[in-house]
Amino acid sequence: MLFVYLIVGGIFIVALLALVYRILSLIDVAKNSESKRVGFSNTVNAFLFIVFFVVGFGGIAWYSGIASENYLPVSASDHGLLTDRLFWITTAIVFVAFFLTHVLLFFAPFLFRFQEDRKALWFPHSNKLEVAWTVVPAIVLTVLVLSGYKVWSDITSPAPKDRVEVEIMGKQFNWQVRYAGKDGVIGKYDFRKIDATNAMGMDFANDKANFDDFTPNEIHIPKGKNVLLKIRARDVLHSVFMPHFRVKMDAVPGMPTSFWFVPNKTTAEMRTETGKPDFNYELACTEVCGSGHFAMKFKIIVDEPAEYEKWYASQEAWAVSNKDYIKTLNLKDVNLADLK
Ligand SMILES: [Cu+2]
Repeated sequence: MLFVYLIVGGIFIVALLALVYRILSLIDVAKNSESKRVGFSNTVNAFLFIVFFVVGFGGIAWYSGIASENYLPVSASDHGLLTDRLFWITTAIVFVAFFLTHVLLFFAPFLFRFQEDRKALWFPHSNKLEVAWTVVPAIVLTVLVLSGYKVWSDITSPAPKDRVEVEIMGKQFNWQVRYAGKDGVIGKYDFRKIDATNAMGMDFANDKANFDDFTPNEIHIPKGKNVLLKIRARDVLHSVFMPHFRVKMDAVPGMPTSFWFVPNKTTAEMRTETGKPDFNYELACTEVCGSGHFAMKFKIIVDEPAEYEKWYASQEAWAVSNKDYIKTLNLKDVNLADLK
């Protein structure tokens, strides 16, 4: 509502200024003083530059103050701290440059506005200035790009061997998640095996590693361990977004992607830190993928490693909870009684 008042107030003030300006011009005409080289309007415009500068930067400060309440908490992953630092350094440099150039842009027309008794300085060219404002931004940008490149190559380096793997598949309109089970290997899938029950297309006929895989309703990951997300999509583009870990990677049909990171705060620690006892990490889809896009939310729990192991061991394999389905596959070398 405040926003509407500000807009209406702003329009009102501009209209009022326009009216005052028009009246003053008419007074000028009436006094027959428009024979002067530059009229009163020039001074009004010069002052308006200052008004716009103050209102503009005041607006930035006001809005940033309000928006900062909704900023994400400190990153809950190691690489997130690096990307956040890079983001804030870049933002600070860009803001300082933005502020200084706008001080020049708005104050110069005010300070150097036309005055009868002042003569303009003729200043067509300066090699020194040209070199300075080419070289300084070039150096700053090079440093920014190189430090960004370094962070990016660290983050996207191959995942270490010692890791927890989670397969995430996006589909219209939910996420399917799969873990390797006891054997530590996520079974192969085949899109032709997808049906109403086997949503992920686990290929039981050709890969026995599927039999102990489990598909939980929430993602659990251990604190301080390497976590590799193996990402794919079943139909259209989706995007894996875990804002608290600063993780974002598209889920592309036909082209598996991956992302690895190290969570560094458990859910319990984050609840204490944010003062929100019902806080939960979440996975959201951030690719507008259709009418049910908004529903693609998935809970993530970061456990202490020991709790995680306990949770992992307590999960029942998909094949065990879906024995009837496995039976319909008529696999010769599989004994249903062996499935536990
Ligand atoms: Cu989606």
